[in-house]
Amino acid sequence: MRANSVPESSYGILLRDQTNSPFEAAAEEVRNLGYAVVDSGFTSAEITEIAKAFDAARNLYIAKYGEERLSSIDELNTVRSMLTQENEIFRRIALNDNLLSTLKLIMSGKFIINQQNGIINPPGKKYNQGAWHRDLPYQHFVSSRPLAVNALYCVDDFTLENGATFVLPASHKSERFPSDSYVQKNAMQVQSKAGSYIVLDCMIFHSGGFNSTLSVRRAINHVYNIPFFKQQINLPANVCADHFTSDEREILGFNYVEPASVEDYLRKREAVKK
Ligand SMILES: O=C(O)CCC(=O)C(=O)O
Repeated sequence: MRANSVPESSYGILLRDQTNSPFEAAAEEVRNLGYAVVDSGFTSAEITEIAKAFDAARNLYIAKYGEERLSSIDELNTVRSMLTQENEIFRRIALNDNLLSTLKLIMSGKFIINQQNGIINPPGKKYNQGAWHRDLPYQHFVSSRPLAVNALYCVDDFTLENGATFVLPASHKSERFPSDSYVQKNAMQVQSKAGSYIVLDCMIFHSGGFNSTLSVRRAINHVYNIPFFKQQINLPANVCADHFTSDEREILGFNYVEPASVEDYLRKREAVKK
């Protein structure tokens, strides 16, 4: 045994979790610690293509909505609903196999995507995600199983220097935000490679860090939740259903659009029965 090696033997333990895949291992970490890193499996060519697509999408977005307008509402460092843009690469990031395999182990039952947003952590500046929050903000309950999970796709490497996301491990299990001294002692940064997802229980307190490099740190944030929460932006109204398999349509929320009337509700029930 080496000094400081983690003991492998145990006694007095009757119940033990087992993991047989990287996805099960990530799900166990999210359950216990509130966060994990999952590899997307994208090739390095795809990772580069995503980084280029991100910049192109951001430029189009700013051209469409206007820099001044976005700045005035603190939206300049966010690109809302990337998967509704023409480039299908953003839908592939939201529906990535490795990610979905992990999410299925974390959230039992059905889930849908709530939102997909590009995030820019600018060099040397404050930005809207650089503050402690939950991804179900203003909520102070604890649930025995996750209601929502965040998957932050790393467009760039996340490093200590460029403000890799800070987390407060296991804080998804406590209702209240802890004291300043607790935060200072227990906060840690999740370093990860471009092409990976940082998967968070949405109730973990987290924050972007200060980017002290000269380059932006880019990410694409996703929130997936049980189908009882409404989407940030109505995705079925903004993407074409034909491009997707029925499982993908379900995740995009096509099966959970609110019925417009009792008649509509009954018709939907009849369609499911057929
Ligand atoms: O920029 C980051 O590292 C954190 C992003 C974040 O907190 C969020 O999207 O909810």
